[in-house]
Amino acid sequence: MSLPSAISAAAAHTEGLPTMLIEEAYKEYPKPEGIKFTYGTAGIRTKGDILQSSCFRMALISALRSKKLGGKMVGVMVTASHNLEEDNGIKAIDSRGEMLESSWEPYCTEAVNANSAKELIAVLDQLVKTCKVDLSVPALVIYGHDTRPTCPMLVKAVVEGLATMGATVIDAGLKTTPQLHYLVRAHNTQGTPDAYGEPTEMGYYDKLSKAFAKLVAGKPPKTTLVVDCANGVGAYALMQLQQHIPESLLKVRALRTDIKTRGALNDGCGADYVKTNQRLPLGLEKEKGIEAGQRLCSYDGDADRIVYYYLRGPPQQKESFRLLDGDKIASLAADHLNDLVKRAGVAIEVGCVQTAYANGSSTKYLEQRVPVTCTPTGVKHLHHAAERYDVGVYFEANGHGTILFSSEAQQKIHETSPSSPAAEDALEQLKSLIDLINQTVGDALSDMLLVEVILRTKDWDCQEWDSAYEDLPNKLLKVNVKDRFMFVTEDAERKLVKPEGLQAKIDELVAKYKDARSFVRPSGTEDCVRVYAEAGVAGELNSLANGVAKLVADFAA
Ligand code: 16G
Ligand code: MG
Repeated sequence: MSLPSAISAAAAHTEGLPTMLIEEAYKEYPKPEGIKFTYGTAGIRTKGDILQSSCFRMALISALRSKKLGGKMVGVMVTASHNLEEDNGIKAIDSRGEMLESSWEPYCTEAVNANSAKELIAVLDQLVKTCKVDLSVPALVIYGHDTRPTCPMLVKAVVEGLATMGATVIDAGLKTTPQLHYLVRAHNTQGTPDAYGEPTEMGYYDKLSKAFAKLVAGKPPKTTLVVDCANGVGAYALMQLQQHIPESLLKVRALRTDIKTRGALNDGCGADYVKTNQRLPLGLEKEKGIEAGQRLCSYDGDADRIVYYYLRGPPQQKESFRLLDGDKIASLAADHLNDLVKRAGVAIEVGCVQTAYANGSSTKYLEQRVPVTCTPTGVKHLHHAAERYDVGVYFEANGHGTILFSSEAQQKIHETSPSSPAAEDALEQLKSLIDLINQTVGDALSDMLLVEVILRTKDWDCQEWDSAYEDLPNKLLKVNVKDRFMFVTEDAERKLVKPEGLQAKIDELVAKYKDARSFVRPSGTEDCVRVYAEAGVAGELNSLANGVAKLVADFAA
């Protein structure tokens, strides 16, 4: 293309963007000075009171994303998940209900860091050109939020951004993150052979509860499940779910349901607190009815993660606590699905995806049963790797995960004629599991029902589930460094390539311990480097973890 025509082509695109409206609206949303935002693994996340400009700009990009996808619905979720209440965040949801296509992430980062309306328009224009966005296509965007006090103000910025782009909008209101993912997928598949469910919140509860009722028919609950809702949106969603599932099928006691008290969200409770500290939510040991054998679980602040746990002895004793984390859920689910697939006689393969944080014992357990892949941290990596299996079970140790059934696998499950009553039963269970599992993203409510179904089918309590394998003692440490970006990894984050020489030192240290493993990676959500260590001998763990942390600190100095 000759230069003048290239310039006029660019001008034509810029004309297509509502530049005057963007300039006008921009005045209310200048970027706070001295801050660099990054669109990372979980969108943008920082203090809630400085996020308005990012929310406005993410809304502009979402409208473009919808146009790019032929006017299909996309989503915007305002949440900071397990972070404390003063934080907030925003993430974009693609039209199949998955995370935003990663090639768009750098545009998000550039747009939210633009220092003037002109710069912002230039970024958007570049995006329109490079990604060939047809601006004449109408945009459709749904938005939702969690319970944080900064949400109304941030949602307002989203709404203004969408209005600036002339997008059609749907206000989903208070939702869990996985509910918003569900709504996007359900809306876009409505009336097609892939129809995912009715695209309403009620449709979501209806789909889950019907599948659950089928799967636990004739197997009434033997115990009450105590749920720590992290004082977040999960409390609201669980209450709604309970309206759809009678107590004769599921006995739940919801705790930490206070979504009104300031500062309560994720404070001393929730999946992240329980997993990181390997203990009960703060003060739970004093609650009536919390005793040995009790089945417990915790959601995180936007209810896309869940971990289970139980007590082997008195609640006041630290040693009584036993964690059943994402790895244990993955093992339970992969094992069960593998059995069902074999019994059903369907020619499909179950596989499992983990990250380097998966406990070595869980990997060993799983590898004896199904193929296992390791990916870098972050849901999008696991999700994509899981898509390569017929039935892909993926879980991060922190409790985020789900199970994906490929279209071919679903078709085979629906078309296979059973060769025996046992095969027929297995096929029926698989069909209902496809409906029970939220395949768009990890979902605390759906995963909770899945665990309940499997435990009930096997007639297991937590202790029987726990006995599959014994976790290797493990520890996670944070090291604050000047520049975390000097740490570069490869091999699914299991090895450092930079700074040079550090990996060799770590290997040398690890070799001194029995059945030990350790790796170092820069965090994607906080300004620090994380050290993970695992040792065969519990007494040696601290020395290994601290030793690796010291090496990191020395190299970063
Ligand atoms: C984000 C990721 C989560 C990951 C965590 C790691 C999503 C939706 N969430 O919360 O999967 O485990 O980051 O945090 O992808 P880190 O990089 O700070 O260790
Ligand atoms: Mg979360």
